[in-house]
Amino acid sequence: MTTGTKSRLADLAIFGGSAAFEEKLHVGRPNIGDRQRLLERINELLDRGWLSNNGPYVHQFEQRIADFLGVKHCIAVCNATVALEIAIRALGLKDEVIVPSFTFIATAHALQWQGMTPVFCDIDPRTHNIDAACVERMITPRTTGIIGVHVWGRPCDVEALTDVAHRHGLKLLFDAAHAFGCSHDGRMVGNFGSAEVFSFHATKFFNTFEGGAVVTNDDSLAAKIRLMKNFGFAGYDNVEYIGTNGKMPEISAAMGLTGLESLSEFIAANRRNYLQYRRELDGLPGITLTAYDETEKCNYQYVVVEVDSQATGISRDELMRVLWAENVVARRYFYPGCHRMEPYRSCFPEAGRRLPATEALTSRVLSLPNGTAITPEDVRLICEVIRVAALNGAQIERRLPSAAGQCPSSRKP
Ligand code: T4K
Repeated sequence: MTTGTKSRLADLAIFGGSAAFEEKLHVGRPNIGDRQRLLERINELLDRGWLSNNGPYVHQFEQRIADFLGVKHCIAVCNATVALEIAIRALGLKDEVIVPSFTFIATAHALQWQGMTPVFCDIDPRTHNIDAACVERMITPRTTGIIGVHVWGRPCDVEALTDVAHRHGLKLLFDAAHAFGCSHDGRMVGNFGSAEVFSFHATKFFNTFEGGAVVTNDDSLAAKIRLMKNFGFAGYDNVEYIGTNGKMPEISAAMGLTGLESLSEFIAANRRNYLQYRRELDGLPGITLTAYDETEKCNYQYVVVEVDSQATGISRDELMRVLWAENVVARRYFYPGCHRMEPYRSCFPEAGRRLPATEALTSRVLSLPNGTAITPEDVRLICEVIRVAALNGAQIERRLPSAAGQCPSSRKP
């Protein structure tokens, strides 16, 4: 529910106006498909009494994903972090693996958790994705692989990374957590590198409550991953590899099958909102909306603005405070960068020096709400707030008390 319009500084909630929204607007409210169909599926699985361990819904789900992506194998997993851990192990990565620091912490943790060293590499500031030229400079005799992340669903420079990997004999894995339903050069993400990993977490535009998948066109890698996600069991009483419990439960697959039936509606809602954000923020000084390639398939989940504080007079963090006061819970993904979080901050205190583009970007980006829960009216009002803030940036900075200790940190809904 929205409350009124915003055209002057005095209208802003942070200066005493009433909040634009009565309830909090989140960046990642779950998209839920046909609720009735989901409940039917849940009833069916309860009647069947088969809740996990490679049940029929997981089978169907894996087949539908593989068909949708045009990829040979899809292995459904309980979440993308475990999927990354399994893919990393199945590929035989060890010692040093080159990753961007501008990513969700799970990308780095999946390596460190298994005793490997994530070597943080800088990004291309235009794409926010790992820079292949930087990757090449960071290769050492201990490097065994590269993990590219398709940040915001915008595919990495797949060709350049593949070339570097081939020339140096390195494995190439993609963290495609954001990129389900996206394409690169007309091919669906999922077909690149040795394998790719998707996240179907509740906050992703397509979700299975918790969930993820490894997809690959490599038969033997797929077979290995399938065993590894089930403790290494190859039949009763026969364990062939070290493994873990990475199985997706049937209830998650039921959610996934249901969500797949509404996938185009989810994407259409994201795109509608994204295009409206683009129209309404167009021309605002110092506010740049991340662009998507309209010639490719795209899920339009992430609406990300870059704030140039020189041009607007307002910093990204102050803009976020303004939005939070209006109940718009914008997020600073991926501030402050993995290299500034533990254990990496202590292990590599100098890493920031090699990551100038990452350091600059982490202070500029802000993710805005999107998804089926967000209406055109919501977008209009969010943009009004941003407009007032961006056009009066310097004044806001002067009037607001120092941000120190006041940045929103509550994780409560
Ligand atoms: N690689 C990359 C590049 C990733 O971005 C991620 C995850 C992974 C790997 C690992 O994937 P998983 O292992 O999770 O499958 C969220 C998500 O938890 C995380 O999955 C995601 N990336 C990351 C970008 O965002 P937080 O810490 O922001 O979550 P939280 O609890 O603050 O929720 C985000 C927003 O969604 C809030 O605005 C609240 C809202 N929300 C959240 C949940 C869980 C809801 O409205 N309903 C819900 O059920 O990490």
